[in-house]
Amino acid sequence: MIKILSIAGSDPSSGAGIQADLKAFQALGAFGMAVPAALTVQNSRGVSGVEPVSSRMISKQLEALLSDIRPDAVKTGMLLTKQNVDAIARAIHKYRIKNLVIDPVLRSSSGRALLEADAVSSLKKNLLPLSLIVTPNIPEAEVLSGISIRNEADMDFAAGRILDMGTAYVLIKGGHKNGPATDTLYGGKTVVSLSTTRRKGDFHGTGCVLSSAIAVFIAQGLPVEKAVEKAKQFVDKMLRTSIPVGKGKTKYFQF
Ligand code: PXL
Repeated sequence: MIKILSIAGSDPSSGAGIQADLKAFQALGAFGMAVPAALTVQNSRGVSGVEPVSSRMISKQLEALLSDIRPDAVKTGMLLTKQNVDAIARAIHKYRIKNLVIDPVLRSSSGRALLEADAVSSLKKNLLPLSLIVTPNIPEAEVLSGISIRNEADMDFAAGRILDMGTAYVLIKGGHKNGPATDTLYGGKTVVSLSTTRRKGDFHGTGCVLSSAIAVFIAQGLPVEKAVEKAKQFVDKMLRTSIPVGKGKTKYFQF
């Protein structure tokens, strides 16, 4: 049985964060585990509060877990503070985790910061070099690379900067642009564009579920290109069957 660990924020409405990650792991037949790095106050209308779990508690949880169970892949999501990023990087390094998928969550759809400003440089310097793949959307790729992305050439340039930080692959998600939902995977000598039909509406937890599915497929031994392609198909299936669960506009995945 493949075992996957999510280190991310908690979303009590359970469309995003560790709860969504665990649902995705379950739906894909993996054994899911989760270390919460932050808590959010959240419903279908948005995020109204955030609070970190202490880096000390995160370190203790990771030590207890990783000294006992070896995950086949680890994904990170909302980490909130610099201390948390550093604590997680130390544990990933100590336990020589190879299949690390980083979803560099910076903001909620409703605009709240889910990674503090001083944590961005730690993410770039200490965590990104340990990863196999990082999955920014365009605004996140802009912050990580320091390049404003207006066209494909800008995107290629930004991806090069992010690869230079030491990750093996970067998937830049074009889901927030118009046209088809085209994501571009850079890494090694390859650039691959992957498109799925753009689905109408606001959705919750799309990025969390995509990175979780990538982690599962990589842990199954698929090459990164194939893992990303299958993860995108999985998210598209979830988008098609998503449901409204609260009074807000965003729709949730029902696995
Ligand atoms: O989708 C980004 C995200 C990740 N993790 C948590 C979140 C959100 C968005 O709100 O709440 C916990």
